[in-house]
Amino acid sequence: MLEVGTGVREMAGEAVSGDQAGYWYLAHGDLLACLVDGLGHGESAFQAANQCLATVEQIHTHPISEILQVCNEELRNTRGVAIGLALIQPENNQLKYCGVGNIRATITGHHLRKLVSIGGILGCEPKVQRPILTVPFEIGKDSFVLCSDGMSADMPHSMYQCKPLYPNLNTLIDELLCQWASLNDDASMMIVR
Ligand SMILES: [Mn+2]
Repeated sequence: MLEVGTGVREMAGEAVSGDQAGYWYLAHGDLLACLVDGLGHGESAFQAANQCLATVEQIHTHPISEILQVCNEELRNTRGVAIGLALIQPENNQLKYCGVGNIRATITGHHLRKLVSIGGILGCEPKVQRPILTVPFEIGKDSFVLCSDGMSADMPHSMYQCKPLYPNLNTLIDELLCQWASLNDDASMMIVR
């Protein structure tokens, strides 16, 4: 079964984080993984991110292209979010990904790859028409990493696969947040392996 770790930290001086993470286990061991960065920071960013995750929750078994379309409409009364949304299907050794705005998505391990997110703001687009990337992902060999732009782009991506060194993903993520999260922005990340 896929293992998931998440970590979220608020910008220094804020009480809440505009970054939020959510994931849902589906049939056949599939997993829907979602990292959201509400624009800016503080309460309004927090509200936008929560409203996005609540919308995904309602339709989390639907195709990811449809989830993005629905969120884009449902978030119109918010300031909008950046999102990284992935459907991981271990039985087929594949991962489908689509991102809007500045969320970084990477596969590390055997099938090393950066997944391109396309600019924009979910909740503010006339229509969300983004290509869905389908790439190889093998459980036991690969890890999938989602980061918001509050995490330094210099963070190394080599250690996540090392289970003996990091048997607990949340402990690893806590360490990474301490080392690589900006104090001037909300920061978040998710690792799936
Ligand atoms: Mn941010």
